[in-house]
Amino acid sequence: MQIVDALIQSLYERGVRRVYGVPGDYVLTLFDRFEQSPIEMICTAGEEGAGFAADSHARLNGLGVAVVTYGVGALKLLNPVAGAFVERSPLLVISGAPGVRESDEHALLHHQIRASDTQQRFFNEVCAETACLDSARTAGGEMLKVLEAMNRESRPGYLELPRDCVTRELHWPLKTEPEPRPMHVVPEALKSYALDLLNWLRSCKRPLVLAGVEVARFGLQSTLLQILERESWPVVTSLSGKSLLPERHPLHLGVYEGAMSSRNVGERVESSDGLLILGMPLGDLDTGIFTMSFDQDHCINVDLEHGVRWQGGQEESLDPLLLLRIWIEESQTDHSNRQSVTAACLPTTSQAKFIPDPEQGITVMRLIQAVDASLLAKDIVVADPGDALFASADLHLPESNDFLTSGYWASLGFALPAAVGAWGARPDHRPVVLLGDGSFLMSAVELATLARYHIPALIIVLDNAGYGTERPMLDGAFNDVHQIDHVGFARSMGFREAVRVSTEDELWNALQRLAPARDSPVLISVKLPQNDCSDALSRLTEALGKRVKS
Ligand SMILES: Cc1ncc(C[n+]2csc(CCOP(=O)(O)OP(=O)(O)O)c2C)c(N)n1
Ligand SMILES: [Mg+2]
Repeated sequence: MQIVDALIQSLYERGVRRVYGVPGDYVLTLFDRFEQSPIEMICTAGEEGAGFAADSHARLNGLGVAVVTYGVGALKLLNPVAGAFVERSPLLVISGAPGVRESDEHALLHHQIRASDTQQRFFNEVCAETACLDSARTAGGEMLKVLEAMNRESRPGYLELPRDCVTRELHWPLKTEPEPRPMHVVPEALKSYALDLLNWLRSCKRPLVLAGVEVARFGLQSTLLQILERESWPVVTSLSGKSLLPERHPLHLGVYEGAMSSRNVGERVESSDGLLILGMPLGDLDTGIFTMSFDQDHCINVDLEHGVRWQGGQEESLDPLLLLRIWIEESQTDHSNRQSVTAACLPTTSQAKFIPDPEQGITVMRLIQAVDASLLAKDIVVADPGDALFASADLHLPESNDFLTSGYWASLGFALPAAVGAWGARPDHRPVVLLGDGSFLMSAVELATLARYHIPALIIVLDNAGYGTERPMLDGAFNDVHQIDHVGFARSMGFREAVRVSTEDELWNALQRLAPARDSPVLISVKLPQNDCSDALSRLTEALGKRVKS
């Protein structure tokens, strides 16, 4: 078995059927071998696109792969990989590199920066584990070490493959299948600590769970839902954890993001006498710039970094995985005959209706209402930072895991290529992309990838003539974005359907006309007033304004 065979086989055994990349001379053999394998290579327009596509694929399927050339290609991945690191997405980078022999013989090789390990050292900063497969003796073990660390930490990994090592023979057989996560016996002391927490929450009058992105990254959604239904606890999610549970479930109340939350959700969370914050790192964007307001004495906070923190103390060893495991096992020994609240026993929230006002110009709020009313069962919404993200909080996604965003790293240019990866991971779903005109200009080359692979995505551009989210902070000509013809641009990239709308009627007609299943992408460019913004953003501006004045 050659190094390349072991690599491809390891990926295939971990469920990878599509990878994303841009070739270069240091990685051509690898591309050729992928092309001959059962794993499909999706060639994106740029490496950043390959990175974001692999990131969204990883978020949906547990492992995503970007394959690039050395230096010029790999370094363009640092932004997506940094985002995947801080947002815990297992994105594997495979970078080609100069051959070991040519590096020994020549000092100056194109795309090289300083030493032959300089690039790997960059990636050390943003990966769970990195390795260079430069020896047949160590390559097998190194490869598995990286894949295992990625699985354990749900974070990116990096493999460098010098071009003269691709076909080197591994002389010892390699066990390439993934090891199952070890299920250690839980110590009695931790179990009783976790059950004390459960009993405390059960004793509260208004318990509520605020679930964050770690629940989705570690695949805890269905366990959490079973516990919520067993205990009849209502739930809200953070913005970056949006849609980790089905949003039309009777126990699901909405998205909580401090002062940016809708009034109902805000009041319900802030009046809870037993709030469980589960798997939610308290970053600025998820907390409405730190405007969350609740009594710490009525709150249990559990995340990967710190374990459990509450008024009763701290227990670092109880992370969300372990806590939910103990609580779910509790159901086998619980004889209290609790009444479960399943989706079947209460009415679920029905899909909103939208009645367009024919001559009326479009606002962000009305756009989101129209999109919400036209969402299909198998849609995955991908929102770019900017008001597209803040406004999306008000969408109601029917299935679990239907929402992707760069919610903490907040990199513009995520959404279009992430739609490529969403389709790669879930080919039976329709990616619905919401992005601003500024973000469109940064990433529009990836429209070519959507057209090339006939990806049935719906792209919605929120065109407010500039960097709208920045204007209230400090405005100037620097926040204007060069106005381009989105429709003409999309057509030149190979889109057969693209339309510009400026009234509610036109918007609604376009959404209805372009909804049926099709075999190619479509685009709607929506003209919005320059100073309009989502309800969430105006609530935040108001709250921060009050703070400044007080
Ligand atoms: C790669 C990157 N560059 C710059 C920024 C800073 N930034 C945050 S929001 C924003 C404006 C985005 O404009 P647009 O996409 O039109 O959305 P809008 O704010 O108008 O809703 C900018 C430039 C960023 N988040 N990411
Ligand atoms: Mg804009």
